[in-house]
Amino acid sequence: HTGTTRTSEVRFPPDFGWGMATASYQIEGAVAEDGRTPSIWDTFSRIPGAVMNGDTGDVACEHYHRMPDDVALLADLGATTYRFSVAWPRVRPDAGPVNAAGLGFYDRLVDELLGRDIAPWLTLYHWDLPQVLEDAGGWTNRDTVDRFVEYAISVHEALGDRVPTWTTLNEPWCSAFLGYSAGHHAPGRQEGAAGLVAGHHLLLAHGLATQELRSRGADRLGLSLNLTVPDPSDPSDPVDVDAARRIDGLHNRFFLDPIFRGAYPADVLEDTADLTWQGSPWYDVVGDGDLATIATPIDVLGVNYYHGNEVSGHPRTDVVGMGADHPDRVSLSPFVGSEHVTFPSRGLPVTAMGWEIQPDGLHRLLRRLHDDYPRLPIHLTETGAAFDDRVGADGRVHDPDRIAFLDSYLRAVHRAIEEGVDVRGFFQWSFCDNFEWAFGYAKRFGLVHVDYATQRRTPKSSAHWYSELARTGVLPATEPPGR
Ligand code: PNW
Repeated sequence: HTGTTRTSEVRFPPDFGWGMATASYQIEGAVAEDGRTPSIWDTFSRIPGAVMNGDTGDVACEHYHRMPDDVALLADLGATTYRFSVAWPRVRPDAGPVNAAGLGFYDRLVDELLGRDIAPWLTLYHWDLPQVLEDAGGWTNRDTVDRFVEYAISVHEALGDRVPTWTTLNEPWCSAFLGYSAGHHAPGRQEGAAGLVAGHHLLLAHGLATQELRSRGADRLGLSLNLTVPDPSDPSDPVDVDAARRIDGLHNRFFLDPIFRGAYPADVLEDTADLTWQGSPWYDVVGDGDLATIATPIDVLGVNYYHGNEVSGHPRTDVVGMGADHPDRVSLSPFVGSEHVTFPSRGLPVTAMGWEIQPDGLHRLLRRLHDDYPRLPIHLTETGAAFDDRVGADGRVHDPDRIAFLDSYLRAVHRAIEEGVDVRGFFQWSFCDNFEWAFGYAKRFGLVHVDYATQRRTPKSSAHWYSELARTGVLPATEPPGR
């Protein structure tokens, strides 16, 4: 164990959900089978320099063909719940009529999970927008909202009887701002205010789909937001404090406030007032009644958290990765209207993504949600870490850094629970190594190692550790090294 402090044993509530998460484009492969047509990630990954090493999701983990074995492995590892996403271009190729063959895959997956007592947790949109919709403007086109709702209904008609939890979107911040402002994710557009417009349409799609699925009997609905914890470099410097407020506004409150308070934050509207879309203020895309739709009540908030950041309003060179930086492509700032903001290093240890390891940020985030927003059940729908994992001479993968990471983040969750925050479960990102978006196969987040040449799966030592945790609900006491 690589922790540096002595910790005591902690026990999670007996009904706490222990899960692992994946997403369709990142693991399935089989991109042209059974009627699937291209998504924006199939297109984007073919742009030279867009994805590290020219990687694509064409084959990925071949999960589409190995699904029953993968579910058996999930069960062996003790998962009590599994978070996966459905590929829109399989279910409605080219956003057209329902494709029974594509839907059939998810039908079998759900049955396979239920047969092994693993509760399915379904995400409708984890970034694989049908390319034909992008050709018509993608998430900047309001018509995409209605197409999403049609798609959501068709998935619910097929699986609504067996899937207890439905989340509409995964991380709309990434879809909107990395996709349409920074250009670091598909569709790779670098159009400033387009991120705000896309963000609004994503939220509207969430609200409308929530209403539709609710009226069809879905009883646990929500979405997953990736939230951050911005700390001003110098809390006594108004420039740094303002920078931290801006990042909190664009990253957190731009999504939380419409959903839970029915309004965009006034300061964000002020910061972005000069940004135009098709010749008008961007805010003109917000129609009458949109905010009420977005504020449709949900039952569970999915929180994805990897790290917070120190934030400065001054030019700095000692910066850490916010995720949106790899050597092959120039990515713009996703923080439209606040492009001057920098993210200085605090000197904390980092993962292979360059992301700071900061468990106390997770504790503070959970407390903040509890204090500032309606207290609905929270589920950690992602946390995890990439490290440079290798199969050793003994055929095993030793990843003590990942165990220490998960131990520390889970202690932060446990502390929040003890303080009264209603956290119901945890999904480790990710079940297996997979296509890590702009980083391709270069970054490994899995509990299970994947050898892409042979598709061999090798549970890492963290997988065995996690499976013991899922069985007992107890994080054992740890000692610093050398004792
Ligand atoms: C999330 N950033 O992605 C996603 O939900 C997962 O699909 C992904 O594999 C995981 O986190 C690890 O990255 C993100 O650039 C990708 O800030 C990039 C960023 C944030 C989240």
